[in-house]
Amino acid sequence: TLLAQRSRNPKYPPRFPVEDAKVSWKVPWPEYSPVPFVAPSVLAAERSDANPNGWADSPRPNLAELKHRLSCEGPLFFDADQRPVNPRGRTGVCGRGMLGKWGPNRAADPIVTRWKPGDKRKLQIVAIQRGDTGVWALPGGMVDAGEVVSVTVRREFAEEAGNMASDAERAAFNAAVVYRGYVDDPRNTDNAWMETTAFHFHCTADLAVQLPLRAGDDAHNVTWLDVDDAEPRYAALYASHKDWVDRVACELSASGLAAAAACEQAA
Ligand code: RP5
Ligand code: MG
Ligand code: MG
Repeated sequence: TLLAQRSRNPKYPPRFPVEDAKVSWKVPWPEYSPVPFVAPSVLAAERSDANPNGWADSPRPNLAELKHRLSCEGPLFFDADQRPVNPRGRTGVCGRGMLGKWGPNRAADPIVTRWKPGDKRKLQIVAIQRGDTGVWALPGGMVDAGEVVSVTVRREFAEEAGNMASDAERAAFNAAVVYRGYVDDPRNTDNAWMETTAFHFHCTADLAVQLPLRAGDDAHNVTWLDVDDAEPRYAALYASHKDWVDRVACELSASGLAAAAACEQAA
């Protein structure tokens, strides 16, 4: 499934085909020849998180930069060209693709839940429709340079999905970390990949009413979405977002999941 996600980015040139058995770097494969790709927008440094100098050009990044680039997945490994190597294996593309940074690209994801009005066993999450792929997703975003992830998650929620006016409103949103690590994002390459911290915020019925949803920034639509495998937008949630929400739903004993399977994985 990792590979299925990675190979489905329409903005990439065709990836060098990698069958499941050859994803792991441990499998020797001398013929492997990933397609080099860097999006023009990244080269033009249109993204605020772009780093056109790249990893190889800054052998001695300062301490703040180093911390930002540490992977949640363990020590980083480098290829013969001194580029960081994707800890989950081959993707069929090398270079930064559409990602601004070599190695881990840090994000934060808010999982905002409420019990569905009128159905107390069914969970809902705030989901946005991504502007880039049209796929429904958590309203997450990139960590800005020097930003603390707990701030990012509130900022991105406010920018993409919410209408929270004040810092006080954002602060009142109490969060718990439910996942930290690699994201199976379709933009990932052999040398650049997404990592995130996912936070869970549960809204009481009162708070949910006071939380007016509004699509903003790179989101086309926003909605309270049923956490239900029978809901196609939920079943096809972006990247690995469904894995983390399923886990939250299991912990809250919500109905609507292919429950046994999801809860077993969570255990
Ligand atoms: C995903 O991309 C993360 O889980 C997060 O939801 C998102 C961040 O990237 P942008 O929304 O800023 O494109 O990998
Ligand atoms: Mg954003
Ligand atoms: Mg986003």
